[in-house]
Amino acid sequence: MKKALITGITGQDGAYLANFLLEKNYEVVGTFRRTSHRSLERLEILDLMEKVELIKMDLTDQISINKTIKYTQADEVYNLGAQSFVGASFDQPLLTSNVNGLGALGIFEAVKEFTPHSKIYQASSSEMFGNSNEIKNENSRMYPASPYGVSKVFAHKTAQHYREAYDIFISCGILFNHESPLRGFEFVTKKITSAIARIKTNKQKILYLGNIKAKRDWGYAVDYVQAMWLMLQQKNPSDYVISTGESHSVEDFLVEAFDYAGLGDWTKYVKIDQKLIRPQDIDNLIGDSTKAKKELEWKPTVQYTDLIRLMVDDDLKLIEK
Ligand code: NDP
Ligand code: GDR
Repeated sequence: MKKALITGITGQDGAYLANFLLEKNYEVVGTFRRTSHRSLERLEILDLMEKVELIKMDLTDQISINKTIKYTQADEVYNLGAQSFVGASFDQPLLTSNVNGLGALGIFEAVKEFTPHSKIYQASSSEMFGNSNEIKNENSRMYPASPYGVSKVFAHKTAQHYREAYDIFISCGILFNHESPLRGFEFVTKKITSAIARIKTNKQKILYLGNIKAKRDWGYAVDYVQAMWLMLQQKNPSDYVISTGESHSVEDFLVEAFDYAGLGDWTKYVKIDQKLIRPQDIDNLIGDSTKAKKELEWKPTVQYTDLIRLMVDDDLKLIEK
């Protein structure tokens, strides 16, 4: 039985990845942070609480990282833990760098010291690319437009360095936006679909948004965690772009989602709040996942319209409950 360690198991991807690995008969250990409130909701929704082992660890605490890596002796380490909200990274740049940048370095260093046989997956991001008109692949220029993006570039480059200098198996998944019913409520897709459910049931009147002209390449999180696992099953470590190859604006998303929910014209419900406009934003992100298709035989199964529908349906069901 293979053993996997997932940092950030309580997040969207962590919960889906744990579920995926359990189905593959892995022993799954996950890390969580001590909080004054419960943060295990996603594990409960997927009915995983009795099936995974949970360890307290914080990516800003090297002692807890060392202990976790040494104790777990994992075959595969998935470093998903992060301050993952780009918007918040402008307000908390130091925290974001500590968790996403130095935290990743801490994981790589602990593996080098204690379990050099472990294969590592590093959660890199399309946010590393920043603004430019090209369709992005593994060799595209990195010119991040947020403290979050900068922190992910640091982790990505450090991963490549540890791979080359110490021969550690580290693969980086450069994942484009991926969404699901388990997506955090502050991210724009979930913010829209959860607001739709509240508007339909008269619990909310107005939805405040920021830059609705921004375009993103949105995929389905369940497809994307499979790609993470596939990267660690290859003979050699590498970097892979994971994306759908299509981008749509937030405005397009509004049209589609409000229409599908039967609310009609979205402009009746949406207002722009200047406070939600970021100091810098990325206009458009589209990924080219040809390498993943070829080497991992990976492809997305859920496209944009179906993704919106499944998220709207789930939020409507949730609010009825
Ligand atoms: P989430 O925000 O849903 O989950 C992040 C996880 O990291 C949570 O479990 C969170 O714990 C944990 N975490 C936060 N701070 C710390 C810390 N200081 N120490 C340890 N753990 C911490 O993110 P996603 O699941 O969406 O994303 C997973 C990874 O993939 C992240 O690294 C993200 O940056 C990256 N990524 C995500 C993309 C996406 O579109 N979803 C695209 C590209 C990359 P808690 O529950 O306590 O907050
Ligand atoms: P992103 O996702 O920043 O791409 O990062 P998010 O959903 O937060 O924003 C997407 C785009 O929508 C615009 N936008 C708004 N965003 C939010 N959150 N709230 C709003 O009200 C709003 N109005 C407009 C944003 O400005 C942006 O242009 C996600 C995260 O999961 C990262 O961790 C990951 O690395 C990248 O995707 C790839």
